[in-house]
Amino acid sequence: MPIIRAEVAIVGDSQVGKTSLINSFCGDGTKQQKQTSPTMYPELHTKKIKIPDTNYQVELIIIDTPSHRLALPLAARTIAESKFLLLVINGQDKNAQDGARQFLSFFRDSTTIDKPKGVLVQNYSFEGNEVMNEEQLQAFGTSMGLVASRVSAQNGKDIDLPFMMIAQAAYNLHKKTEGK
Ligand SMILES: Nc1nc2c(ncn2[C@@H]2O[C@H](COP(=O)(O)OP(=O)(O)OP(=O)(O)O)[C@@H](O)[C@H]2O)c(=O)[nH]1
Ligand SMILES: [Mg+2]
Repeated sequence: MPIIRAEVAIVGDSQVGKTSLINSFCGDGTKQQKQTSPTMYPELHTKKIKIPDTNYQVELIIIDTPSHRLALPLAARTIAESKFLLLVINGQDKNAQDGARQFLSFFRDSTTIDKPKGVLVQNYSFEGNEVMNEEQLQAFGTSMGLVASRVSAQNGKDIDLPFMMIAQAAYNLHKKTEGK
């Protein structure tokens, strides 16, 4: 079975749930929330995903990044080779758009990719008090060149979806560039 490797950086403001999402996705499948502490150093996680209706697997190399200002230079170097982006926001934070724009710039500067491919992930969804409705979220994602998806790390809802979207994008890119 052919394996495509894809590096994806997960970035966003502090405490939006980046580490929680990775724990839920890469964990033992129970979707049980573990206690998290603020991420101090970049951490790598890997997980293989089968692409439906093909014999391909994508191995995602997921880089969890610290959001603390002092750790950003190290984070920037660690994600420099990443091709894909998961940009996480807290759907209940009215300042989430500002944070998202800052971290999109951070990814672009770190990778020198002008138009990054990736997913805007609204965490803290399905818990009430969402600042943007579905339409506004999609429009905001589109304004940054990203597709948007809603997840809740708290209850494990839909957390696989953004990772599946990245795996599919990596497969599509591979097929497009194959043989070139
Ligand atoms: N209610 C709720 N709490 C969440 C959700 N996701 C994460 N949390 C909680 O928010 C806190 C921060 O989560 P982390 O996953 O550590 O956030 P982070 O983005 O990795 O934070 P930094 O590493 O400091 O940048 C933890 O106490 C989580 O349990 C969610 O969807 N809903
Ligand atoms: Mg973290």
